[in-house]
Amino acid sequence: MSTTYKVSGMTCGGCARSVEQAIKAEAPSASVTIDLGTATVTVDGADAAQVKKAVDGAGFDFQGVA
Ligand SMILES: [Cu+2]
Repeated sequence: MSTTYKVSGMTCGGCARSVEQAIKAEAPSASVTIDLGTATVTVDGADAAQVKKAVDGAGFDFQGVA
């Protein structure tokens, strides 16, 4: 089951890649879809705590479930 989270601070494909890699470092089998237009990250295979840790650790701002 996938969950969509609000993440602020992502401005380009490089940011999106950083967030994706950070989430996959926490949960290697996770599937990650990032939409810069809506500032959301949709994740399947990781829990909210893992996503928050990854996003915050990568220097972006995790804002909870979208
Ligand atoms: Cu960027």
